[in-house]
Amino acid sequence: MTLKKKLSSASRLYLILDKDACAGNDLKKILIQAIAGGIDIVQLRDKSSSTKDTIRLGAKLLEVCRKAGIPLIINDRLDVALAIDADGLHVGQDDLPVRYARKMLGRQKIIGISCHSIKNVIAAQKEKCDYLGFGPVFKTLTKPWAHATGVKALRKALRISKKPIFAIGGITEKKLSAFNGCKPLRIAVIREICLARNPKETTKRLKEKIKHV
Ligand code: TZP
Ligand code: MG
Repeated sequence: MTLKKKLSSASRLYLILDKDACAGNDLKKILIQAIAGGIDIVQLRDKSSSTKDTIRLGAKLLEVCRKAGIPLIINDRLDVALAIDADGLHVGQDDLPVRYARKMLGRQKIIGISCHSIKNVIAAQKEKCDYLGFGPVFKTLTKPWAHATGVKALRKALRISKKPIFAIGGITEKKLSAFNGCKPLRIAVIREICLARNPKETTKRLKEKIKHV
């Protein structure tokens, strides 16, 4: 199965390895544990390192992901994604527009876009992106300034989107029950796995619980 097909059908749990939010924890170690726990897709989000260091880190993580058959997406940095031949790029509303990203990356790569409103979700349907991130659904310390969309807006987004949507923002194991009726539920997390005492077990439990929401 191609990585793109896998993304649209089976991917439910998305780990974002955020260099700054990980508080000095080793991203490669977290990744290896998350893979052992059954993570479906991974993103490197590095907003503070030099380009050279992000490339070095990305290449190291990509090697692990390739062996496991898991896609590695790069946040924001088209140059880094191209340099290491990552599996895709994730852009925000004010980043490189999807049409330019697609032009540079070609048809095979995965492109995701962050959406914060129903208006964003509607607009993303016409773009050549493969998935949407929607949120922050809950208030989160990772983006303390961002307004929370709430679960009701997520339900609406899921109803109108033909593309897979990953809910994001403040999602924890305990909060999963709030997603009742959000089908199919896909989630993306940073802190819940990156700061977990045991990233493997947390990943495993999240994966199992998502199925029963
Ligand atoms: N986009 C919307 S919320 C968010 C991003 C990148 C941060 C999610 O982090 P966490 O720690 O899972 O709340
Ligand atoms: Mg961005």
